[in-house]
Amino acid sequence: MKISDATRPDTDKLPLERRMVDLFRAGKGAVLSGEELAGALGVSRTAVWKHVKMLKAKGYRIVSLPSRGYRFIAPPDDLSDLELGAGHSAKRIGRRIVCVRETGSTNQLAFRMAEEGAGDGTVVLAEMQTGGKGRLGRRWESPPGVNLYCSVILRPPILPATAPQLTFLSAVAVARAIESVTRLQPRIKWPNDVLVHERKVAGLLNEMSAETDTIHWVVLGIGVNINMERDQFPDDLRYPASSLLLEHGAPVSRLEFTRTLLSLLDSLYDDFLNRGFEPLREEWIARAMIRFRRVAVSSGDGDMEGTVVGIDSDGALLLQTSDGVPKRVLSGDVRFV
Ligand code: BT5
Repeated sequence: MKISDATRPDTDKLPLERRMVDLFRAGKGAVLSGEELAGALGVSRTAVWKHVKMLKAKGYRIVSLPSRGYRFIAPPDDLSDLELGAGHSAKRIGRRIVCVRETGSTNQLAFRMAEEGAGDGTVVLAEMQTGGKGRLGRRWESPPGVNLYCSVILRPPILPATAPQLTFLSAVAVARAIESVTRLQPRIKWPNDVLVHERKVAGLLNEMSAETDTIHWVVLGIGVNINMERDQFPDDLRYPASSLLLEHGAPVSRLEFTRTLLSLLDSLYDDFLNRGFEPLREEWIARAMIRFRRVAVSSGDGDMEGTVVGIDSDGALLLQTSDGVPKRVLSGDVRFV
């Protein structure tokens, strides 16, 4: 492709560094001369040189070849918004990406941003969390630089009672992303875990601000253990845990994983808004490998056993119990028997 094809008029407003990265990507490893880049970006060759230097300082690997130009080798594997924004042509999820080094909890940060008016599909990422949250006040271990801690702000035109459907959406997206990037076969565990080889590699925490019949916003919290090492897990976990690195046997690019996940979330959310919950429910049940299995559930209402017959539209697990009466379970821990 000719270098000028990559600069469309609507990209002119993007920051220069981001446009430069787009050009390097489109060049697919070719050497681009300072003059070519300067022409395509509408700036001087000195400005090109300066911005290449800035990209290098951010961890981009770019080789400068005297009197020939620049060759792009690889992006950094940190989750800078610049890199994730590049090439991700989002309908909603990922149109705006905010990436911070450190925060208490990305869900809390996303909540604050939603209060201040952040739009549908805004994504918040952190390199580490000092107060990562699980359900019911539990803690989510969030060491720096190795995992994904992500929260997505959504403003869906649905009733608050059906908001739990969005947990199924993030579970399916995480499972698909793991499969696509590593070829591992993840299994979803009701209500909010994703397992590989029966060990938890991801947890989901959705939170909502709503009135009786209106959702102001939902925050989809997604934590995925990507390159976490065995000695980074605490000893007192409720459930065996692992990371993609440990199960896959090789490091996984956080950038590739995150880009894949965001684009899957975006297309699944679009599908959900256009076609409703049904396709998602089917895929979730297939990926949970749970239909017609006998399970034991311990919940606030006590323990029970039954055969799973489906998922209700509010996310409840539907069980056929031995007394013949179908039961709905809204929360609790499930294991196969
Ligand atoms: C969850 O809770 O699985 C939801 C986790 C959601 C985390 C994301 S990260 C981005 C966003 N921002 C946040 O602050 N949170 C979300 P739950 O099912 O309650 O599981 C929590 C339990 O899992 C803990 O009590 C530990 O036993 C265990 N655990 C803690 N950290 C873990 C980790 N990194 N990997 C696997 N298990 C972990």
